[in-house]
Amino acid sequence: AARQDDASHSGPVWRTLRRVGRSAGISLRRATCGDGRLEFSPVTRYLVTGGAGFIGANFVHHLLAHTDATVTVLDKLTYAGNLESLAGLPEGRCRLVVGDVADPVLVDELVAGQDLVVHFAAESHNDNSLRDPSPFVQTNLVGTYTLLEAVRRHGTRYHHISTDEVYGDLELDDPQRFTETTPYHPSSPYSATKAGSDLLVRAWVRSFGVQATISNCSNNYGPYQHVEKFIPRQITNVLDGGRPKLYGSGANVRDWIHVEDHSAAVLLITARGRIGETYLIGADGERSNREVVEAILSLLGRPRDAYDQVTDRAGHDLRYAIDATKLRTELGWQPVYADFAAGLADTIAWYRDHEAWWRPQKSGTEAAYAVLGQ
Ligand code: NAD
Ligand code: TDX
Repeated sequence: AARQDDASHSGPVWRTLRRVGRSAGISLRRATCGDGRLEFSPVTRYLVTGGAGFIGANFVHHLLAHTDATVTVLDKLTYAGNLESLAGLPEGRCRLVVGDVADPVLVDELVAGQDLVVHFAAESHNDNSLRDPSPFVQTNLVGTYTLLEAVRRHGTRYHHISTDEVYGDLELDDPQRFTETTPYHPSSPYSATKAGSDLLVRAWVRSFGVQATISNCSNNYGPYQHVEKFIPRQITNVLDGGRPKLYGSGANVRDWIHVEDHSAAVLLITARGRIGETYLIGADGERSNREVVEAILSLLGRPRDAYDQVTDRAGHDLRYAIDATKLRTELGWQPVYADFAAGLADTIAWYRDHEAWWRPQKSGTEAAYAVLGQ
């Protein structure tokens, strides 16, 4: 603690403490105590894996905007990672390490210097997992195992990012939604490897006392999402003068949440979630794929039926639906983007304004879909 006469950021005590802290690899933050003294305490240091991907990058922006934490991003920069997604972050509070979450030496070294690990890195696209499951097994299973062993050695708090797809799918008219106690029943190589990684986390909590939480979220949309995924693919098709591509009948239902609401939920769980617990994240956003395509077309001033129906995905899950009561009641989370149409309009505006971000991926992605009649 220091005295109030050093209240300004340029005060000598503050300057000295910051310098000493920095030389010891510790960033300090200040808070005023009730009795008027200033207190200096270490800033929380996050290791965010997959921070150059869609949700990871949004989380890094959210974390740096809403806390005084520092962030190390560990990302392999696969086809899905994009350095441009990390542009414009506050100076000196974020660094990127390009590497693999399945590299035990690198992971051990990075985890050693952190207070908290949030693990987003994954192979994330179902269609790719049908073409070649092997990187899914390697990154999603071996990568998670590698991180768990490192947090076990170092006693580091760990949060695991997962998906509602681990629960399989629901009938369209099923009144039940997924809860934290729904049995696992994954369908695709992607969801099977995510389910396996969740089970590894649960076992490491129970067997080794690892300080971990898990969240399973529904389908995200928003800025920085790769054009291989449903919503950005259709938006950019229309912006390019083409047509949306709907798999099968388009009756399949996804439960959409804006990525910013996902980030806020994850931050809350890292701060106040109970160790060993799973939290489901969802914003009551169920829509059929056909409804979403029609909404995109009308927001872009096209006829609502100006889409193509293409070859369906093998094993295509019919419906996902999340009951997020536990997160809402226990941690007080609620979505800010409750209006899907408004969130979609914002997302369309983002893709219209950021063509330079998505253009390099577009033609290769469409060529790969064309081979499959999609
Ligand atoms: P994404 O594909 O956009 O990004 C993944 C990131 O991980 C990329 O930056 C990539 O370079 C990196 N990565 C891949 N393999 C790596 C490796 N071996 N080592 C280090 N980095 C590696 O994925 P996303 O949509 O942002 O998903 C992030 C996480 O959220 C995933 O765990 C996914 O399962 C989960 N999730 C996604 C959604 C969704 O709707 N997109 C919903 C629920 C859960
Ligand atoms: O061109 C398309 N046309 C189409 O009809 C694409 C790419 C998809 N679809 C359908 C398939 C799904 O029913 O749209 C729906 C959404 O597809 P994706 O964007 O591929 O998402 P999904 O398979 O539902 O998985 C997503 O949500 C859960 C993420 O990709 C996962 O990482 C997350 O775990």
